[in-house]
Amino acid sequence: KVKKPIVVSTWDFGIAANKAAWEVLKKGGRALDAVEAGVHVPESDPNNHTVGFSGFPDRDGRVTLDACIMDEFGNCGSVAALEHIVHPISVARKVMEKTPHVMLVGDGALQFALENGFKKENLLTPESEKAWKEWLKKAEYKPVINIENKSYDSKGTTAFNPLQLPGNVYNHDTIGMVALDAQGNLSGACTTSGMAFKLHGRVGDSPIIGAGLYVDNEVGAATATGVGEEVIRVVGSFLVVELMRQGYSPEAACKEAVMRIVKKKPEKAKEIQIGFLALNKKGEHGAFCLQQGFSYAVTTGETPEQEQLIKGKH
Ligand code: SD4
Repeated sequence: KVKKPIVVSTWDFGIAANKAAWEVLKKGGRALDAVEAGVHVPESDPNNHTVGFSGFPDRDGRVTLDACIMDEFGNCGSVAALEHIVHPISVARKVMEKTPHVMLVGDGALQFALENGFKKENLLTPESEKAWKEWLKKAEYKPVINIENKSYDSKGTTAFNPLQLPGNVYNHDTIGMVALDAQGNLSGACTTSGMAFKLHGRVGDSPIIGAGLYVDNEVGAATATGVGEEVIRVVGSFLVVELMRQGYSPEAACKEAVMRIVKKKPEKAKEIQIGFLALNKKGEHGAFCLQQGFSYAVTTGETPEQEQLIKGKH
């Protein structure tokens, strides 16, 4: 029996995002609308310093956002290195629905957003600016494993003060969300401010269709979190979906994708976190991560699984 509707998303803060997605799914709404509404939650959360508004800036002090979205028909849209817009996922959706293109970047993405009624805002909050200035003192670039979940309490509520972190700690964090709606259709969304204090112009896996997110309505959907460069190298989310097509369970597919990264870069793999999360057409979900500490949130209409935070195996 197909378990639907169902929505899954990365990290503890996925719980709050799933709630918003569930409001759409429980009324029989489309998975695409659900994932867009869901990821809006961390995008506008002033206490979340790694997605959308109040995201940590790049090393020049600019907040640049990456996001993509994909629906059950294989339509997709993406923005990368977008500045000044609180909800990049909705700009990505507009790119998908209103243009003949898949991806817009930088100034072009901003121009398109403004032409489509999005408001230009300052995304750099005083808190994020202070953390950046603190970082500048040493200016070392070294992502810390699982910094995402150190920012949240067990309920997924934001409880993070970047200024309590030592000056050379980097925060990276992405919400990837995939959902199966009551009609049995899949969609997904992925949005992030990317690696904190990255080089200006750096784009991660999150807005790259196939890397940070992939949806194939015949098979399933997958999303990635962690160090994007390594995910891009193996076209991670596409790989997970193709493995599910070959009969792998969601968890086994995620594990195989992680192992590809380990095989390619064994030394690097010791120092970084990568997590994949997958959902198949039957509503089965699973995840696998390189290091302990990755979690994902599941919301379904069925008890006892109504709302659950699952530790990713590693
Ligand atoms: C990136 N994959 O920009 C993102 C960061 C991330 O958990 O997911 N952090 O590389």
